[in-house]
Formats: sequence, C-alpha cells, structure tokens
Amino acid sequence: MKRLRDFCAILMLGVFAAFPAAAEIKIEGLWIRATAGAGKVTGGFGTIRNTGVNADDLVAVHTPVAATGQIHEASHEGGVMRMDQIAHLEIPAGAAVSLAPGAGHHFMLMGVTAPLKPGDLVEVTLVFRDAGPIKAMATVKPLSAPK
Ligand SMILES: [Cu+2]
Repeated sequence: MKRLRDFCAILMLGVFAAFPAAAEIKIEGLWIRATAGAGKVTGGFGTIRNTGVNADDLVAVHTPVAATGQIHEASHEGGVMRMDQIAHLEIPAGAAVSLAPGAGHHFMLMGVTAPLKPGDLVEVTLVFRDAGPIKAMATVKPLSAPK
C-alpha cells in the first residue's frame, strides 16, 4: 500500500514538473506581418492570457525564422510613433494583454532569415519568467493588415 502511495506521489510530481504552470498562460491569435521585399524586420502580435493567480512576465521571444526577437513598447510622441525595447512585459493575474499594431506592445523580429509571405505559418516561442517557454504558431498576414 505504501509503495503504491509513493508511486502515485512520484507520478504526480512528474506531471507537475513536466507542465510547470503551462495551462495558466495561453497565447491566442498570434500573427506576424509579412516582410516587405528584402526587409529583415517585422512585428508580431496576438493576445497573452493569464488564467493563473500570479502575475507572470514575458521575458523573451524566439523564432527559427529570425536572428533575434525583442519586446517593444510603442507610443505616440508629437505625432511620431516611437518604439522602445523593454526587458519584460507583465501579464497580470487573471488578465489578457494584447500585442497589437499602434501604441501599446508588440514583439519585433530582427534579422529575418527569409521573406515571410502571407499565409506562412511560423513557430514562435514566447518565454515567460514563471511559465517558461511556450511555443505557438503565428500566421503571417499581409503587409496591408491593420497598422
Ligand atoms: Cu517594434
């Protein structure tokens, strides 16, 4: 009996270790704007939902199709759009943060290795401080997608 209980405890530990809070962060509607010509920089958007009871931070973005991913904060300054790289983006508990064109947040891919065409599917890994890396597929939308 004791052996069975120990076995169950180990099994449970294994399950929790394999999926550390992964269910608490959900990535929805991820998309990337197509690259223009030989352009090597583009933006990525979508919604990050935190169904957990603790805030988490988006700390990095990786994709096989670009050398670097950055988290950006965009704002209007005297009629000009300005973008700044930020080290992390907080996803409050029980909230959804949308990464959208225009003022607000988005991620940026630099050093895109091959042109991204509308309809392409791109794997993107969003890395969270607590939830760890979460992979999602992003759809490439036309250059003309809403700015
Ligand atoms: Cu940007």
